[in-house]
Amino acid sequence: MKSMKKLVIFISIASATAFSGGVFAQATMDHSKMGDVNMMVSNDMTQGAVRKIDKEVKKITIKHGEIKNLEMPPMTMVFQVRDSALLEKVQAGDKVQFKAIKDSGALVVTDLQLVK
Ligand SMILES: [Cu+2]
Repeated sequence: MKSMKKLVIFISIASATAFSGGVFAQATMDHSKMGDVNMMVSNDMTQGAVRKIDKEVKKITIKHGEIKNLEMPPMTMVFQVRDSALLEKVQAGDKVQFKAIKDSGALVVTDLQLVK
């Protein structure tokens, strides 16, 4: 009887440990999953206006509206551009819509379209 009680205590400690470990793993997984969902599901483009283009360093300055997938309020800022070919389609002053993601700390434009 005595050892049975000990066993029960042992099991509840073990499962509590496993549970908190599980929660931690889940939280970590959800975080990375969230990034994927943002990249794949959010098809809505952000509105903006091109302020400056720097093809040599693949950078573009955009005055942008709210970027929902990045939870960013409207502002003017510099983005990196994944593919420099995107910069061939637009000029400073153009109205654009674009998609930006966070890629290892940098904000990168992955899609850019001229708005007529
Ligand atoms: Cu911004």
